[in-house]
Amino acid sequence: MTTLIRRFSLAGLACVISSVSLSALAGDAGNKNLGAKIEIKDFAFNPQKITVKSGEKITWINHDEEPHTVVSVGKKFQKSSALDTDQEFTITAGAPGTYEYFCSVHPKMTGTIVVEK
Ligand SMILES: [Cu+2]
Repeated sequence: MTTLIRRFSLAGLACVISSVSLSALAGDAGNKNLGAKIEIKDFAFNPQKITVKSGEKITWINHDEEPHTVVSVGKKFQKSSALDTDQEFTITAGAPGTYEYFCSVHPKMTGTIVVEK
């Protein structure tokens, strides 16, 4: 009877461990493959503020009919060219910190990236 209980609880423990490590792996793969997406739509960056990890990719995609740009305040990261409809621009998040950016065609369009370690 004792042996039976012990075997049962060991099997239960193994099951918990494997499901935890599987979900951790899936999370890592998700970050590397997708990164963060920012949609440009109706003359706004959406989401307007994002938080990413250093090393993560950030991609903007323009879903307006107007060209837009992504320009860092203080030139802290590479600026985009004018993005046409459905065109994308990707950077890799660098050192931790807060990065403000705007569209040089429409300077009232602004966004913020917070990079964490
Ligand atoms: Cu714009």
